[in-house]
Amino acid sequence: MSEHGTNSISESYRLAKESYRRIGIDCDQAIAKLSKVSISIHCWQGDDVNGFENRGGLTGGIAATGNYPGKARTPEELMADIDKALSLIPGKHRINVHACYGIVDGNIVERDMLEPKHFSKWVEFAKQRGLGLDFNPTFFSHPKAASGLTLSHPDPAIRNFWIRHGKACRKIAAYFGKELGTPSLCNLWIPDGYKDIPADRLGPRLRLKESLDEIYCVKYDPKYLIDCVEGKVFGIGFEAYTVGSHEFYLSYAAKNGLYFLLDNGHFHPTEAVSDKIPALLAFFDRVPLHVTRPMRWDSDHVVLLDDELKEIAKEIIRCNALDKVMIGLDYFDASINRVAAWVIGVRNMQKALLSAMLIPHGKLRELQDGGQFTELMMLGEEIKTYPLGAVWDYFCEQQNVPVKEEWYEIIQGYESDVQMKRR
Ligand code: RNT
Ligand code: ZN
Repeated sequence: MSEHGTNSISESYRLAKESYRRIGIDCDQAIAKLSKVSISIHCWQGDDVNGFENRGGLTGGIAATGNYPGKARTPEELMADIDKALSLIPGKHRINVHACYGIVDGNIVERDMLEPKHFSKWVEFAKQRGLGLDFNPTFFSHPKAASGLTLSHPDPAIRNFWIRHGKACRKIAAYFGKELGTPSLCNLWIPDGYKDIPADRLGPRLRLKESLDEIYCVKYDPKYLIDCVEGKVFGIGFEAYTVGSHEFYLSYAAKNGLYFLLDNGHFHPTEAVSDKIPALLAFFDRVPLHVTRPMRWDSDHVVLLDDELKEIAKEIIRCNALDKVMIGLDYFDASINRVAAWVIGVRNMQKALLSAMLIPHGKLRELQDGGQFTELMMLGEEIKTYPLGAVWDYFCEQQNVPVKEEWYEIIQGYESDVQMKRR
């Protein structure tokens, strides 16, 4: 029994349910719906985007900062940490794997030679737990990406290496989809860009376009594989120019039957990604997301229950797009307990979705369409202090995961018994 008391949780839920009922919201329905939402949990929070190749530092204009002890060093440790996180998160989810997390048992396998068999342990892991798997080619932290250019490199030998990598990764993702009976999202992001004002902005983009044409010319059954491309405004060391910009990839995706992934850390700091979701939903039947928290730049801080997260969740729910928006997380904080970072981020994403499910969107829409903006503002603001927490606590209890801050004790135990012994 929760130390918060099962009785008080049920009683608070009963009262909350009554408040929400009065504005036309059915809490039982909301939590039933929430229990079916799968979030793609990024494996790379567990080890600061290190992977298992032991090539040295993270490159590509992204950075994990901090040196909190206890990070996972092996596939076994990473999987154990994921298990610990999953035990503290309600619902059934997906794991998002990067190509640099291949399990090659002491061999060195070049990225363009990766095969499904190098990921069979991930499939086994997912099967045993009833999870789906998503995938990403790794176009960074590699000597052939040291110049900062991959698929747009002027040297065809380097470009071709990365094209082969992209193709190999789609094959691996399709294998995930087939093995697990749920399509795998294969997301392509490259760091390519320039630190300073380029002399040619079109050339690299035309080379990237050609490389993508080669990568995507192989067709797979969408039952197994969903392809998407992730744009960006800038990276560290690539401040002046990003080859794979948003306009470039959005156009490429629209013209080639792929999807465009929105990472909410990849825009100018005052741009809201929530607003882009319904814009894309008008044209695409799927909108993949990387949910993160940018602080002044694409800093990939742990996802908090902040206004933009709630706004993103609102768009997903009020557009009735839970089956279209593919929610994935993408952050990496090395300054706090990494397992706790997962738990906090995923639980916050779920809380944001629940909060959006407890809003009378139909009523608010009517007020907007009827031009009743005073009542619209009033109701929108009053809803903000409705008892979301009581519904969330009841949901956690129903799902047999710790209620409120109770999960942290389990992290503390895991930290001292397991993570701190990894030194
Ligand atoms: C980088 C992109 C990309 C990466 C991961 C590790 O800016 O957001 O998605 O974070 O592939
Ligand atoms: Zn991302």
